[in-house]
Amino acid sequence: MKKLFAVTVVLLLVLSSAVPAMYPSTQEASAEALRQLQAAPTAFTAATPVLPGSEPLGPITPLPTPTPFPRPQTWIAGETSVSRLSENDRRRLLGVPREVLEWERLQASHEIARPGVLYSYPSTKDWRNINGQDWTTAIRDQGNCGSCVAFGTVGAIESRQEIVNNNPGLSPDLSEAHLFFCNGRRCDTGWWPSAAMNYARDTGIVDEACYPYADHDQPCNLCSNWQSRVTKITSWIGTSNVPAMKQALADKGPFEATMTVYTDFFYYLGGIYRYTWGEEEGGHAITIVGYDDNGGYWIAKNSWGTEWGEGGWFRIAYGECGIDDYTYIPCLLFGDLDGDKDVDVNDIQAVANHWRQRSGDPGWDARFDVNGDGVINIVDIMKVSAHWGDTCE
Ligand SMILES: [Ca+2]
Ligand SMILES: [Ca+2]
Ligand SMILES: [Ca+2]
Ligand SMILES: [Ca+2]
Repeated sequence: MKKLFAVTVVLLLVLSSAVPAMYPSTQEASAEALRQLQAAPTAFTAATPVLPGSEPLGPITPLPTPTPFPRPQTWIAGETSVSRLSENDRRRLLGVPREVLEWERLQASHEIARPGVLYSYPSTKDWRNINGQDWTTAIRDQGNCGSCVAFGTVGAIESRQEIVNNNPGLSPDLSEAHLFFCNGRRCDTGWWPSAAMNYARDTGIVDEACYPYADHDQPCNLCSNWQSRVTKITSWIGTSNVPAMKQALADKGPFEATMTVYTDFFYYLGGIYRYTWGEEEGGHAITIVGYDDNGGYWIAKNSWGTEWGEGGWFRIAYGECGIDDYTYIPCLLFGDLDGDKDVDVNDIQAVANHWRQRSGDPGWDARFDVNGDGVINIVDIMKVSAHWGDTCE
């Protein structure tokens, strides 16, 4: 008994010294860590997850229990705009069901190396700063609603709009409300990134002014001419292959990813995040906008406003919290007017077929006025020609 007491005291001392002083409450963190050390690993016993359109998968093995301590302290914790929220309100900042994370983890475990594929990406990429140009859009705030999947999807597509239009100042603002509420989603239950990507491909997403976002459940409420205001992606792929993710990011632009959020993530003020402390809170979707092989981290855009993290952005270590188990990579082509996933002579012919038409003319179709100046002419043909040979492959 005496020995047990001594061991407990030593353990407590070790724990209290391992807890960084920057935490909001060292005592709380120690107690939490001790509780976690004592807790038996919990097995995950949910039904076999099936994503829309996929075959049922095999049985799920239990989640590995995260190691509470010690972890290298590479980030700073403190009060943030979201750490002060109630437990319920904080969980509504998330919105990816656990089955999705489990399914992604399974995909990652099945991923096999692809011999013969040569990757040639740079050691770092950050779309927020390419020679001083910012190819991302502003940080948004999902508020008190589990709509992160809509924000993670839109964040990737908006960046790609800037990239394919070769205009870092384009600053598109697409409607997360359209994507989320017009698919019948609810703030409490969240969504799947695969379904959001499918909708962006098949139906498209209107601009923010057509359907402004508000953070509460609501019926779909689009503007009357919404169909002529949508932005569609050409296609998307999902992958568990990390080199392929970096190659796609370096060559084409940002994509969507999901992660498990633990309590400490709400307190993130900056640095390279690694899970250190707290309970599993839920699944979250974000946009990955860069990576750094030297530091071993991804650079990501969150949707919790600018008062959290590094001005709303964060860095997270490779492999941490399932961030790169599986990612959703959209493809957006400029000038694929016939929608066959490449830009070639047929697309140029499609513009030529509307030669010299002006806005308001009978048969006017704004899609062929690719520079949006109200007339279809040689400028539009040259703009499409500049993308000759682009594909989603
Ligand atoms: Ca920009
Ligand atoms: Ca928006
Ligand atoms: Ca085409
Ligand atoms: Ca034009």
